[in-house]
Amino acid sequence: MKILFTKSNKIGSKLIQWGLDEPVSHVAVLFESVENTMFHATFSGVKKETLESFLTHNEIVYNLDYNMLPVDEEIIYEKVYNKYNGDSYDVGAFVFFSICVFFKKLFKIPLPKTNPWNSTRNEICTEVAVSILNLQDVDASMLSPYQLYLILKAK
Ligand SMILES: [Ca+2]
Repeated sequence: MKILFTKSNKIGSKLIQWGLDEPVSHVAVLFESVENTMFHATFSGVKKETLESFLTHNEIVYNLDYNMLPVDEEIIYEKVYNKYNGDSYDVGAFVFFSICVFFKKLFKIPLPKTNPWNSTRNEICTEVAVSILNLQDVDASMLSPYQLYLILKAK
């Protein structure tokens, strides 16, 4: 299993990178043992996607490799798929996060630790990745992909 931190040429990705001064705008999980299936939250919802398709519109900047037995990877995939597949994108959480990014960029106001517009039934990309990794102590709806990368890299 790999956690991929990516960027793209789309305006949303560019804005996130610019607003945060960070090199990535998205995080997705690659299940190599499940026919190279990606699983991630996109604006169109939480879904699986082939790696091949994913790479037509995303560029991998960092990847973290979690070595595990194929059977263990399949169990994690089943769990995450059953829990999240078909959920909607967490628009509220994203809008609040974006407003905070805007204020940080313009007025150097630090991002808050929690997101009051977070919906527990909908996900942004970091929420899906954090759920897979069982990080209990972070509000993933207020976490940028790059900040998640730094946390995981330090572990
Ligand atoms: Ca959420």
